[in-house]
Amino acid sequence: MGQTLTEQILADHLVEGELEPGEEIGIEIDQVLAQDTTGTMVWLQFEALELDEVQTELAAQYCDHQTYQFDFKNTDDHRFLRSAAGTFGAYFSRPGNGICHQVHKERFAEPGKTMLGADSHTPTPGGLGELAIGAGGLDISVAMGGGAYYLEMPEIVNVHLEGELPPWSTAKDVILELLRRLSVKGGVGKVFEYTGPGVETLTVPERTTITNMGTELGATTSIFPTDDHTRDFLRRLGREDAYIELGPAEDATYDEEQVIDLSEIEPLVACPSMPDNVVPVSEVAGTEVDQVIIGSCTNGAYEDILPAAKMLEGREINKTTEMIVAPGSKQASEMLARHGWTAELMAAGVNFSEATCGACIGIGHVPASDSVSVRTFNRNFEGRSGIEDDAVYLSSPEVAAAAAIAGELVDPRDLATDLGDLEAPGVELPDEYDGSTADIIPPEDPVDDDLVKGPNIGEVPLRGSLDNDLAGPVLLKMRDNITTDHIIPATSDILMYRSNIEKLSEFTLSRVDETFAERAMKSDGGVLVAGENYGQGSSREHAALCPMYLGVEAVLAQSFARIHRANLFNFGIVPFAVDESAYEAIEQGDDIEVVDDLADGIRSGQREFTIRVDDDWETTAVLNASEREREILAAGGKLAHTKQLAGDGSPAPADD
Ligand code: MIC
Ligand code: SF4
Repeated sequence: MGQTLTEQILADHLVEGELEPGEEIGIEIDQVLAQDTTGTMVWLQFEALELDEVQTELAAQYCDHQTYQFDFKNTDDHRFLRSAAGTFGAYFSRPGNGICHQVHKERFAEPGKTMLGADSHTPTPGGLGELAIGAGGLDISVAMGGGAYYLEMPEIVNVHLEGELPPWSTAKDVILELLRRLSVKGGVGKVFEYTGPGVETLTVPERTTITNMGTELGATTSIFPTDDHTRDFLRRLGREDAYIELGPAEDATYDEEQVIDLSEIEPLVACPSMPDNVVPVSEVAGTEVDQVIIGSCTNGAYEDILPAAKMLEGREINKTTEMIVAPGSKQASEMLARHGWTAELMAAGVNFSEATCGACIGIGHVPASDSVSVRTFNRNFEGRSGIEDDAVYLSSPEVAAAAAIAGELVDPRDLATDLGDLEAPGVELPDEYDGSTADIIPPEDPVDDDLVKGPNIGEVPLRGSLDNDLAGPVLLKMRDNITTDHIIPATSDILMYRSNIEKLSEFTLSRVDETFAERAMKSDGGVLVAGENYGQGSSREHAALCPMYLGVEAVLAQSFARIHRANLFNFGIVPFAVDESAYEAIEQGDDIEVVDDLADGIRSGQREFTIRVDDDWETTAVLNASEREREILAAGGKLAHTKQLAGDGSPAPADD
């Protein structure tokens, strides 16, 4: 039987295990990326592992989240990152050069390669046939040191595309349609592989919008085959040499299938405050809109901004609506300026931001209280825009521009009928992506060759190995779908402490309960309880690192998001699965005790552990873990485990 594209790339990179769903596999990583809020820990951990040189084909360090440098701490992080890239051998993309996924797509993404990135939207280059996976920073450090990356062999979903998108419907609507069908947890443990005749109707930037936002399904990654569009896109980027033809075997079989007839896709929006809260825009038409933002790693490319610019050419935005364009890369900004579109947008009343994540995580352009913001981003988790009780809708650039013109949500097809002279802009690629490379510092020509650590760069905290006793209070009981934005928010006041765990920990779970960090610090250990899909969203390992720092020893949840689950193992926190009845019965404040010998049980492969609650009743908690994950947990985390394994400080090599 022939292989799917995902299986082919995995097989080419396999160093351990078998490609059977649910089995743990180890793969070799060709490329890695880190950004400025995960990268500091990546390099500090690289240093703590006593590694001295990047071993992957390519490593790239971006500065995109804290680009505004509103505090010296952000700038200190950037200095440190530049020095780490120079010292250890990575490309350095300067602050303002753009969002990691957009710049990586432009400069480095290659079909058939594997990539691991310290950011959850790493799967973006899946749109040009790269198998790219988001992970916690420590996994990146190890992979960059030449270690294999381990994951559970995912199930592979065939997303069979038929037909062609009608005018005003976009790639964003395709991924919103999948989110409407499958929900934010529908993709956990799965890779979404796109096939069918509809594929060739989509350009590469459209494909990367889909693969980028596949993350919101909880997916391991998403991938498209390569074809003439891929070759053509690489040619326009000046990198045609990177092209290889890739696709599934004709008789490849999949674990699941979703059929999407592109011709039936209509303009959609995700309503506040979950990316899967999707409806046709016509259902919420008439909702007044105070702010519109076009940008982010999902829809911040040149060819995402161009449709909005064409729609706004010769018009003005509504007087009660503010509109901001935040290009995904400086190359996109530069090209919009060179081709005259910046002036058109400005004349229409649009403000321009530098190329940054910014507003996507509540840094700049925070919406007014009790207002509606329409954004072309990928996440609208409650409070993420920088204000509690926000109302953020996610849409395509076309729907966003239509809202800016009308001052309210409107189906762009209806707006076109009303205005009479509004054409569907379609997708247009530039002949050549010819922006300057001034902001990329290559590893062979570094600026620094020694680490520069300002006062904000802290130490990597470690915990000791697990022992047999685990007992403590339930410090917090939480609902379903708790995001990493709840656990460690990424707003400006907090983001600057990503390299300073002692300080950052003070904000742990503050979105759920402001007293949490103080209570956890005072308590001698304790556990967290949560519903389904705990830790969805970002790859930030700080969402495990800070609870570990505060003494949290276990999380009892109905289910976990993929990257966060891995991060819990990496920092020695036991991720116990409990069933719904146990979840309902356990209360905040209850005393929990693991009756069995914890460390011995973990080491010996025990799956079920008896949990005694309030010295009164008992339930079962399940530890689903591979042998390797058990060793990591028992050692007290991946840093300690990796050092133990190598003896000499370096991670076990990928070709072991
Ligand atoms: C996000 O979109 O949530 C972030 C901010 O890019 C995170 C990374 C981080 O928290 O630093 C992600 O997606 O992993
Ligand atoms: Fe940046 Fe937002 Fe993309 Fe995360 S989702 S990388 S914050 S633009």
